[in-house]
Amino acid sequence: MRSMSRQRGAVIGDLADAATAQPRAPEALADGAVVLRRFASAHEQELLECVRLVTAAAPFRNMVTPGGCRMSVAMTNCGPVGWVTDRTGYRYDPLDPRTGRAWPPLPESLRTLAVGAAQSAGFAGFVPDACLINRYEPGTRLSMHQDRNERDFHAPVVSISLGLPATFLFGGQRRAERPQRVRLVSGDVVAWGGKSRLAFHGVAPLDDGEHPLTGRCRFNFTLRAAL
Ligand code: MD3
Ligand code: FE
Repeated sequence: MRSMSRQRGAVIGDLADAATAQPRAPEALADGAVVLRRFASAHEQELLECVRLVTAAAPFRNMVTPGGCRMSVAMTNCGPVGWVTDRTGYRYDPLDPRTGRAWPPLPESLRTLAVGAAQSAGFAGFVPDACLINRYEPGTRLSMHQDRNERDFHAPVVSISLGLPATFLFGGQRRAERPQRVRLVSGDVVAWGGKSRLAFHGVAPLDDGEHPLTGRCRFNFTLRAAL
């Protein structure tokens, strides 16, 4: 298989390896936080299509925090509501403030993948209504924060990684707690619910690299029940 991959050339070979990567058994990171390594590996091409489809209607943009800082992570959304931040605060909005139009629909393949992952992680009955798509380039980071703009913290958040690997920082209930470092690669899915739902978390600055599907870039999809 290796030599065959090499004959097809490194990039095509690596893509074939990703497409055939086997999902691993679920791993608990903490109470309520479950990593499903390679759960989405067979769907990477589809995920990239979702990025193309969504960004054709709602391009990536660097939003501004209420404190006036431009975020280094570029973002867009799909689904009934999208997460936005501006000088007035953080919120879920049915409209893209850039276009004044509804966010593009949540692709059915993405919904099915996230609901299946939630189920495998022990969160049956997950009904997402928001999908934030984050784009990281080398050097881009996401500082430690809690996700608390959703109405109901009983539902989990499902996150899907695509492209370059990242070091995810998973802290505790208090900002001061020293975070665990969790390496996430393309195709990895994490579900965060229960006692981990309000844990502090972030992403370390992205290392430079080249991914066969996404180039010098990492995408992360977070699906939520926000309403
Ligand atoms: C832990 N995104 O968009 S996904 C975010 O990789 C966000 O883009 C990161 O944090 C990223 O808010 C991390 C993993 C994640 C998402 C939600 C969580 C971890 C979480 C909610 C509670 C606890
Ligand atoms: Fe977050």
